[in-house]
Amino acid sequence: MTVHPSDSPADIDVVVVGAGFAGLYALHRLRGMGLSARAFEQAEDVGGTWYWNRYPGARCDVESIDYSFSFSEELQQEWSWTERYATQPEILRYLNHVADRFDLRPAITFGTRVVSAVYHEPSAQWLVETDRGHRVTARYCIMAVGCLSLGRIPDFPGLESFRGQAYHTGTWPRQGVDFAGLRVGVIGTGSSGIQVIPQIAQQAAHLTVFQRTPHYTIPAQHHQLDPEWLAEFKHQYADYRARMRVSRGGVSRDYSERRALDTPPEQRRRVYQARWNFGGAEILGSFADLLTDTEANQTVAEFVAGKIREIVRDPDVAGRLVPRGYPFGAKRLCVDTGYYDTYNRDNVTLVDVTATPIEAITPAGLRTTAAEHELDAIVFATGFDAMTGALLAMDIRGRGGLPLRQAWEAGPRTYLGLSVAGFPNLFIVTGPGSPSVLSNVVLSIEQHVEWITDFLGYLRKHDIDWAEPRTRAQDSWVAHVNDVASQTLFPVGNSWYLGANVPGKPRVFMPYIGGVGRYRAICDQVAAAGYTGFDLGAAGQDTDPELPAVADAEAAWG
Ligand code: N01
Repeated sequence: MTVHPSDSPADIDVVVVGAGFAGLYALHRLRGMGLSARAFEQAEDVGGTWYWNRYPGARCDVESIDYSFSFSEELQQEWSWTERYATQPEILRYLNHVADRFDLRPAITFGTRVVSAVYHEPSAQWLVETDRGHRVTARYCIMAVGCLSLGRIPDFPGLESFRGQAYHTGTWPRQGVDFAGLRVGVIGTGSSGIQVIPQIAQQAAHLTVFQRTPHYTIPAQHHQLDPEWLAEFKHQYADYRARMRVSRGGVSRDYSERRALDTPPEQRRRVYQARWNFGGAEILGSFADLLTDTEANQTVAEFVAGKIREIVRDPDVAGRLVPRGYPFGAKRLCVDTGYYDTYNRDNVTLVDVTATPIEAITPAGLRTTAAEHELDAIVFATGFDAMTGALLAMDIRGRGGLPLRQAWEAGPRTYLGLSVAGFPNLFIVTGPGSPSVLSNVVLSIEQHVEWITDFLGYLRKHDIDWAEPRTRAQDSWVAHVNDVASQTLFPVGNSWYLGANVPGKPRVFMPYIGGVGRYRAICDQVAAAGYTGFDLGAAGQDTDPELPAVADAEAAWG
């Protein structure tokens, strides 16, 4: 265990881990408050998830005018998105622009991974160490590591023996990959697989898709943005953002209050058709009961199954692509460009690896229980150790040396999704227990960064050295998160929202599904009441007994 250097003043005020959307905005805010901050970033440049996920076809499934910073009116006026759903290169250009425009690069140490963060109680400081030998003490740690940043390749027997090229979508080579003339296999049909498959199909000699669970996907109905339309739209950008902040998902999506089951079948179908034509995840807002009532859910599931059967010419292939066994939307709804059409190509084969599981990766390709597949390249679109993976990859230790891995042994527990009992002065941006992945994450990042930095301002103003959520407040918040989730169909899907994709990971529904607007109101109420639910204290001292009661915090969501 690391020995803390001394009780001398911290080297800096704040260490930020990560330089994606969250880390960049945190640095900007901290500097504006006159705090000294340093970010450590594993990649060689800014971008976070958009730095790493460079696979062909990568683009955001939230519209570009929504999926961008709102904190600076000048920034949102001067930047012009060119497409309805931005591509990965365009988003990366945007983040580079943000880093340069706000002069953030000097505060970032690139190519450097934080390996540990250890809290030192007597000084109320964190000691942060990196794989390149940095040892930095800071009053606060802001974990801006992203929800989907630790990729995972399943532990297939024979993985190392493969003689061809192997890639994971989440760590795609910067120089790109030329699949021309190759026999390629893609394992995985989540959002990444669904985006990369149509692209590789156009290049490869042959593409074999190994699908375990068919995912629901809706065509993006993607298009270029008309510059004149965009210029006009920007006049009301501030109002538009204000509406997003109080919405359910942090996007401008229109959620109907009508129930599917109260709507005549023909009218229901017209609603689904209109939203299908509009494109993207909009279809989820067709009716209010789609994600709470199994029967209502089946109506949209059947509509989409009908579409798959219309598009895919081979009825047997279409049948294998139709999702079953989980509600529509309970696994992340994918948004695609030409996905189902891809299966009409002569050079594409779909293999159902639920019926015939993958037995091993072999030197020449891959073996299922039914056949050998010779492959020149394998693309693992097999997802991430979501929401907790990147945090637990670091050795984070709180009071009494308690490892976060131990505190979260039975699944993540947080207060408001941004702080953890036993870990004073540590903040997580879009952590488990916050809307995070079930929202427009850029908007949620802004809300968290603003809330956290306001809190740091409050602590400084009141000369408070440390802040830590009370266990009871945390327990109460976790119960609320679970309670809200249990009123929906989400926990039924065997999804990464639950950690179900990682063998041995505790099954806990991680995001907060109560809505972005409601969540923001709760956080604001907690702050306005003097940060209820937190213990606050001076270095080397226990908590102040005069603090507001936890019950005051519970009132915010009770
Ligand atoms: O990962 P996933 P992803 N054998 O976990 C399969 C965001 N994102 O990278 O469903 C065979 O969704 C697995 O099968 P199953 C977005 O939030 C956004 O695609 O577990 N197959 C599944 O098909 C998204 O939800 C964008 O049965 C195996 C796939 O691999 C999240 O990232 C783009 C397997 C993994 O799907 C993650 O998406 C991309 C095995 N042993 C990503 N293990 C956009 O904004 C796993 N699989 C558009």
